[in-house]
Amino acid sequence: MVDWTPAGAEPVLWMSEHSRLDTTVAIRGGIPICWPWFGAGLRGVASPLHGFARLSEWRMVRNVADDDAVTVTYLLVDAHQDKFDYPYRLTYEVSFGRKFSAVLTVRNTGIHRFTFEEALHTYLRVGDIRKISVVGLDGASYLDKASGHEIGPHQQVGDLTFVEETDRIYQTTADIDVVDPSMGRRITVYRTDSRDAVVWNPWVDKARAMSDFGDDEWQTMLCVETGNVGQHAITLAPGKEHSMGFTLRLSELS
Ligand code: TA6
Repeated sequence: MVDWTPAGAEPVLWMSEHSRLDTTVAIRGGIPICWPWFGAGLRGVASPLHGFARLSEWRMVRNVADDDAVTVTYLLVDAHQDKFDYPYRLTYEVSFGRKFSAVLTVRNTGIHRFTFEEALHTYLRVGDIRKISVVGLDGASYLDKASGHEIGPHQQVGDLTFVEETDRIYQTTADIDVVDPSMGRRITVYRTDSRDAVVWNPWVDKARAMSDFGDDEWQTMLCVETGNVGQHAITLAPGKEHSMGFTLRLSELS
């Protein structure tokens, strides 16, 4: 999913103009699916970063439209068993209309329990990262990853604003508002069965270091990712399934 632009609004999902659209690297924008691990995984040695689901060929199995929305369902079954040797079935359902929603469902189709991390790595479009504030995280514990290591826990005080590279795992289930005065809008992220929200902006140096990220593009994007990572990894018994998702709603700033 690389775009959601409700009627009469500006695009809500962000895509880099430099994104590569092949399966060797993840798209730089939209909503890459991080599974069965996040980053380098629970032991810090997993590859590729953020797992293989976002690099895999999913199959579209359903596509329906009604008066309110178009809903598309994709399937990924037992891909990359060399990297994750448990039978599984991933279903990803996205629905877009006046609001946008995405749900990732993991089913354990084998006879052994397995543990996974997951994140829907959502890139949001903002007018100017230096002028936005993220509301709803006040008091939440977070781990700071900007140094490349998880430092913390720290506690968020007040709204989150941006003056430098920001890469934080907020351990919260709260709804999150991205308040964007430049675009005159608020994007609200409602999450379901997600205990972590990852907030990321690479800022100047990291953006410049990525070949699929324009040098100035950091100014107009913010990742607010819906996930269950680290200590909130999910362990699934045989035959069971777990769903995690989010909904985006737009509202005008009065
Ligand atoms: O979600 C934040 C993060 O883990 C950052 O540390 C940064 O690495 C970002 O994901 C993008 O990762 P990628 O592998 O897509 O370049």
